[in-house]
Amino acid sequence: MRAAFDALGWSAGSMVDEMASHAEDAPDSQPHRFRAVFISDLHLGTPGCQAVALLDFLKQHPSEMLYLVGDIVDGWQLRRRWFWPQAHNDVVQKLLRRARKGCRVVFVPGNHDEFARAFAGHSFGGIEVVNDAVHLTADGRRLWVTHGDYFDGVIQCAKWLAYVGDNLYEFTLKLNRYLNTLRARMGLPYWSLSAYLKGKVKKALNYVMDFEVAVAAEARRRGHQGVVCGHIHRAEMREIDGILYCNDGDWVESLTALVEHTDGRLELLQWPARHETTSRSRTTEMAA
Ligand SMILES: [Mn+2]
Repeated sequence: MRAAFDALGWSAGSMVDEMASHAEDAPDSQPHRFRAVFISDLHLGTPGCQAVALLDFLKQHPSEMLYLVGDIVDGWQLRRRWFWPQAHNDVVQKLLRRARKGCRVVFVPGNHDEFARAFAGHSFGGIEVVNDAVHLTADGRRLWVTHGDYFDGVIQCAKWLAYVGDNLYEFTLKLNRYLNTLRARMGLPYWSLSAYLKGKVKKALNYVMDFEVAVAAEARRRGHQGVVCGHIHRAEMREIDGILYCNDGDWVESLTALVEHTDGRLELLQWPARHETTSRSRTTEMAA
């Protein structure tokens, strides 16, 4: 089992090779059929949702099973402001069509579409709504499928700080000097703003690690061999203490999905696939 996990080790290189070989094997009109596709964090109903890219991806990746791993429709944003362009409608239509055509579609709601949790155990237009699911891979591994928000720490508010660059550091140094001049005037001791901010960034990175470890630990406690989740918008596939941790990413920034091949092999895909751009540029070169 361990060897099998190791063999799954995802790398950008292997992914490109994989995609390239499929492109050669499969005739253009017949896209490669997957056993299962896992997507999450589409955030339909928000301007950030990359609905057109997602439609493209779904078209190119037919599957026997499709897992919608939460935050599919963003109820939080829609409550604030109604935003529903045609492309978002097309995604919903595509998902329903897929269910009609015999694909097993399972919807595991997340925190942004928690309204759907009230309908767990029911199905709508052939889409099953469940609080969580267990997916059995073709090679016999049990993967626990959950959105992951139950494992949210309390420090997520500091997440944006992880993206802060060095130029802000310069600014904080200036602000620090200014603040401490004021503090000194008020008779207060020196306090380092930059040290405080640096601590926050480290905490944000730790947050991701803590989340991954917590989700994997719960999968082990439940007796599964792995877990598929989303929520933190950070695609990943690696082993954590003997448990296969898979995060299928999101369709706002990273445009990633987890797929299971017919032999049970799992793979993270990024869309648009990189080989497409290279083959396109190759064609251009040949034409030129
Ligand atoms: Mn979420």
